[in-house]
Amino acid sequence: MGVIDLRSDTVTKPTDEMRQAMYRAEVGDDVYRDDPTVNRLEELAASEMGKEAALFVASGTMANQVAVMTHTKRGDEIILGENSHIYVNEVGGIAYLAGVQTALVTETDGVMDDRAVEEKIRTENIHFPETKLICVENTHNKAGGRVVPIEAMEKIHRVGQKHNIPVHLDGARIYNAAAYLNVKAEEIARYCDSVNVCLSKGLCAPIGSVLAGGGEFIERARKYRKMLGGGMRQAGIVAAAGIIAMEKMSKRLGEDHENAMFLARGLNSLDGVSVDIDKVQTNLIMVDFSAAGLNGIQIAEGLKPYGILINGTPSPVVRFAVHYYITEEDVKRTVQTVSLVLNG
Ligand code: TLP
Repeated sequence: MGVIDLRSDTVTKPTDEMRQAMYRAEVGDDVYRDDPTVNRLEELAASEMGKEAALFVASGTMANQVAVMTHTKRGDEIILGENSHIYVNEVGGIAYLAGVQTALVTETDGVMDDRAVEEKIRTENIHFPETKLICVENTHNKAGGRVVPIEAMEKIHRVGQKHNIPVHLDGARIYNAAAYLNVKAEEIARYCDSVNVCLSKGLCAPIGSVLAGGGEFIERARKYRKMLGGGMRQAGIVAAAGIIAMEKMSKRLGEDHENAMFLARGLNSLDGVSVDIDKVQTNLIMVDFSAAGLNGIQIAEGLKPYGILINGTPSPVVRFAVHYYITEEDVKRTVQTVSLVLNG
């Protein structure tokens, strides 16, 4: 029996079609902008996001960090969610690399209230830093793959426009949000000035993200990417997989969402386990084992001998990530095994 890896959608390996495309990819030195495959991916990403230009980078973290560096100068302040990936999970890069400080807003189900955002904007005062960026995350990882509704995106963008502050979207999983909302990704990206799109999560590319935005912004971002060592030369080898990720794999995420709902319902039916079904929207589900008196580490250890992997933390609430390589059969086996572990 194969391993069922629910730790993250980042574990997805490239498909055979991607491997073929990578083998055949036409390449060149991308620092000279000579890589036709990278150029094609960047044009595709710009068009998919409805932006003037895009930049292929090594990871979602690099896309977000380059975006913050490009939008700000040292000592500026940025507004972002207290559970956002940029704040929680990027090794303090915004402090270390961009040299900015943060004004945090509490999210509700991944959504920041636009009035709370506006209240954080600094007024002119000799003592204050300047607010130079607002960051939004959609779908929201720590909220369990929750989708930020278009209206909420629009309201925050309007606040930004009113105060002349750009909005950066960490759209690592923007295609999951688009699939849930049944809109094109550009309908979501419309309400931001720059957007990070990850190709290496549920879309199965082995490496890479794209940062999309205005033409002048992307020109400056290109320099910061180089500064971080992200000028990747014959990067077309990996960009080739990225093209398939965007053109093809983005169109099938609804299947992952169905399997995630199937898993959520199955786990929720077990004694000692609870999943708030109403909150399940995309491919990430948050499963609460408090009633069983167990935490994530114990659940992860219990499942591992059966070939089922999750990322356990000391919290009783555990994230299960569904992706391309999780089938309906895997979902059934997972539910049965969790039941066995709880009752064994
Ligand atoms: N998220 C990873 C871990 O870093 C937590 C995961 O397993 O979910 N933005 C968001 C919203 C993300 O979820 C991630 C990765 C990133 C950015 C960073 O992308 P990478 O891993 O490519 O640097």
